[in-house]
Amino acid sequence: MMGVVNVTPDSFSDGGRWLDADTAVRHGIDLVARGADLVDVGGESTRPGALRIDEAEELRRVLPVISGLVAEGVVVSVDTMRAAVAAQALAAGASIINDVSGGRADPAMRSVAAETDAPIVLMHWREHSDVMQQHTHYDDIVADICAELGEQVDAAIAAGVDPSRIVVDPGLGFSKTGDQNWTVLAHLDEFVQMGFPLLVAASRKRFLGELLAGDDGALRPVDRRDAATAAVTTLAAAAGAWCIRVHDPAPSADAVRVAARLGREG
Ligand code: PMM
Repeated sequence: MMGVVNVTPDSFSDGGRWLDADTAVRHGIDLVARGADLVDVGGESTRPGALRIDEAEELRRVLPVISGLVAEGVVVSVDTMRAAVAAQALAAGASIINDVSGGRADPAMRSVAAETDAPIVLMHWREHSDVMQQHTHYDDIVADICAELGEQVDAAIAAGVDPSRIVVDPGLGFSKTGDQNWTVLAHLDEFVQMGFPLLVAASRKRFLGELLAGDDGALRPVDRRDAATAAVTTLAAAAGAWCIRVHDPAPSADAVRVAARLGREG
């Protein structure tokens, strides 16, 4: 279970809540107490339409939080598309790179992963957040994502990344419509069959808010999507996901135990 700390003013799920480093560190420690095995620290929002921030600002946001969490014994991943940020985060004690662009935004990311031997999450990604929802055409959504993600994996391995350190992620909500996210979730087994540990990150995403919309059409607010998130966690864990990335680990930790217990029945 990966808990999320977004040190951003504008993330859809928790933007603005953990901008102060001490508050963010305390929140990360709380996530561990609530069942997270590691904490994912990100400084750049990837919400649909988001514009990029510069590298210096991203470093300013994430480094003190990473150092603070590592000092408390927390295992940290860094959620970044920038090779330089990943390198400095690893130097500050982060153990895992979580690159939502899967090496596409900054090809130097592959070398950082190769040189440091850090595990890297490669997420399926087509375009930056400001335009990603203009790139949602697929001939066959599951086959196309597997093929594109496979290219990202091949590029990482060609750059020297040890295949045993690669984690794949279908990238729910990234260049995908609400309905397409459900198709992906219905076929997680096909992503597991790629042969790499699978990370699934549905937590509080818009497609859950759409599913749970009120009669007036208003989306279910972000802070009331955790029960649906936990339901997705059960399905993802049952499908063989290796890691679930969530904002509130407690309900999803229970969901993983439900899936594990059912799994023992064969
Ligand atoms: N989604 C967000 C951010 N980081 N990382 C991975 N590996 N997979 C995702 O789907 C993903 C991610 C979206 O934003 P949030 O941090 O506000 O949930």
